[in-house]
Amino acid sequence: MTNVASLTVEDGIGILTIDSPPVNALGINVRRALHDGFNSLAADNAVKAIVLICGGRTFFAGADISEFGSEPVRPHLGDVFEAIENVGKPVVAAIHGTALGGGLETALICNYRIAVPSAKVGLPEVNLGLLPGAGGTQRLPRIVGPEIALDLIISGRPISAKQALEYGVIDALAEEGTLREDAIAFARTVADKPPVRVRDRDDKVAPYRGKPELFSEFRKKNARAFRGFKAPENIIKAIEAAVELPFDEGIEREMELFLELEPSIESQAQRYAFFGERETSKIPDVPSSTPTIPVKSVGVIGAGTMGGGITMNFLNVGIPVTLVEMNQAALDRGVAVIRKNYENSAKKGKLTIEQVEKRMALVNPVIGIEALSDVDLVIEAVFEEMAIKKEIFSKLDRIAKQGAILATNTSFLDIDEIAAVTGRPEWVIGLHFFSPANVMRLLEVVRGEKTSIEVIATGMKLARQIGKVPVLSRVCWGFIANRIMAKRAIQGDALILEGPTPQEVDKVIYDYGFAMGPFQMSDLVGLDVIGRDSAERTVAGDLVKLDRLGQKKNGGYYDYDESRKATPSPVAAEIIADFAKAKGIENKGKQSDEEILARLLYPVVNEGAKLLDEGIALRASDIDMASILGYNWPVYTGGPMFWADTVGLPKIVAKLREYEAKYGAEFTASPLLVKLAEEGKSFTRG
Ligand code: 3H9
Repeated sequence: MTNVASLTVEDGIGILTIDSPPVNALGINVRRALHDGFNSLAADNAVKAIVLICGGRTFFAGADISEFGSEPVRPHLGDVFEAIENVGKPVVAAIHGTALGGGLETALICNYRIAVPSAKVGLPEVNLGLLPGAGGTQRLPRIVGPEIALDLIISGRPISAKQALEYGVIDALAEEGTLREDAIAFARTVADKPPVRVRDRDDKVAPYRGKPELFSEFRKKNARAFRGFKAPENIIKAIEAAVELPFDEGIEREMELFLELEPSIESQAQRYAFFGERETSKIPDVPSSTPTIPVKSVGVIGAGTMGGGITMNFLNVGIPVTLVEMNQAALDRGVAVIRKNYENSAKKGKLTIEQVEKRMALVNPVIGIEALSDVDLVIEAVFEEMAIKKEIFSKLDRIAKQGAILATNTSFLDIDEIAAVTGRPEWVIGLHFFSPANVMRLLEVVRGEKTSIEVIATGMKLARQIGKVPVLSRVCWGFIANRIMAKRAIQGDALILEGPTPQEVDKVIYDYGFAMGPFQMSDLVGLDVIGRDSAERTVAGDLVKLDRLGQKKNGGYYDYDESRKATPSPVAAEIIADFAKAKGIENKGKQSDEEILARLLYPVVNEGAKLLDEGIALRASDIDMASILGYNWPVYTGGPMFWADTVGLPKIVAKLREYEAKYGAEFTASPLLVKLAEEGKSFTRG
């Protein structure tokens, strides 16, 4: 056998074990091993039944995602499945860890499935812009019916072994720790029975035949969520085929629909994001062997929106938090908001009341930072003012125990300046959460000049522990996500003085795939909040002067009716026109959507290139992950840098030069961008 497989026969039961770290992905070596293994099991007359089991931490985690996009090498998964289906004796899949995508599809082609209770199974291909292309869209509906299949395959959500047993996706539960023995015992009970095949079942799909309403309603209900993605529609079509077509024709249709998705930019972008999310943890001078500091208790300073959200992250994973405020009213308010958030989750069935209470019991609300003398990590989340932060950090330096990590959640300020007021700058780090801090998956880990590699490694690890994706940044104004996205905001503000209206600008950004445009966003957040730090006169500031604070008061860039439906605002239009006049900016009228998009997003790309030039960000994919996870940049574009590669860097450089000639040096293309464009290279593809 190959080095990833071992085959033994124990008293008539053939046991094929695959062990291909880290996750038994179905790459070429594993496919060969399965193909050879099943062929020899077929030929061995002593074998009456077969157990297929994996070594290591999991059952097959699906197709090898890194192989997509390159020439397929035989045996294909289809060849392997043919070998399994034609082996002529019952096959039992023994599942631990996660059976995902092609991994679950492999289990579904077996005749029976047994899993340990901690196992999970699912078809998450949708997250890669794909559909289950190895029979999953045809077999799962035959087991659970098209309604549940739609839910599971479109959401990509894995289910527990217990749920899988209830649905009939697996046939039995094994004991934790004795999967192999239990699977062998199970195999003995079915060795003499004719093999059961999922493909032969019709009972769950037959009632839906000739009833396209299920699918049309599903499409309608989810249109908003599917916007911009290609995979959901193809998944629906594939499940429709499972209902309407004989099995083999359904499989053919599934492959056609899969092959439409695989080369699409959307799927390439989502596959890139899959690896990009994992890549962020790799830091050249902070090897994975770097020791980390145990964090068993946390102190959060500031119980406002950010501080409260940050606190929840730790409570969620059982880490107690001492939450500090300056006065009782603010503290009570902060704790009440945390409780309310949890209770809302409980109302939606996401948490039990016991879980809510357990988490709340982990908060220790206190007045004054003296209480933080013994915590392992302090996160300061107070007002964005250098003087206040410095005061807090010099106090912390006196109070906090030696070996405590001192973090700031600042979004823009210089962490080295903050660290310098302490006698231990190597223990100071930025942990920059994005709002809402308990929801957004990005955590920018900001390394100061002197931050030690152990503290960096701890920040990166802790982020994963609380379910975030850490992106490492060096110190600069705005770090990664805010710094690049500020460029979009600046251009949006400039554009509306030149002719395009806020609604035209917003529409372009919405059509690109963002949930809303910059002006809709400003109105939602509140113009008083947005413009607070600006000393210069701005349109937003002029709107605020008229008490137009956005959705919450009198409208902002838009007018709103009672149900908060937005309409273009004549008042705002007048303010914009007056402002432009005062600045001497000529109204040049309408611009094409393409032009507006270039004007808004090419400067973002350019700023990303500067981050790389300056060594603020480690790699282009880190910038993309920060944008996707911190700003909901549409994942199917891959983020600004991946998207720039799909647009073509020479085109972007040419446009920036045109803008530079017209508007000045803020558009000067970064040396890296120019170099890559000239050399025919890209940010993300080498
Ligand atoms: C599919 O199956 C298509 C078929 O329907 C049809 C085909 C015709 N391939 O996540 P981790 C790497 S599509 C290649 O950190 P965890 C990962 O990059 C596939 N590599 O571990 C990482 O590498 P590194 C459908 C993969 O314990 C390392 O393994 N399946 C794959 O936190 C460890 O991963 C999926 O979408 C892969 N399939 O989580 C499942 N999977 O160490 C994708 C992982 O160099 N996988 N790697 O950074 C997962 O969701 C998680 O990896 C899993 C383990 C839950 C399994």
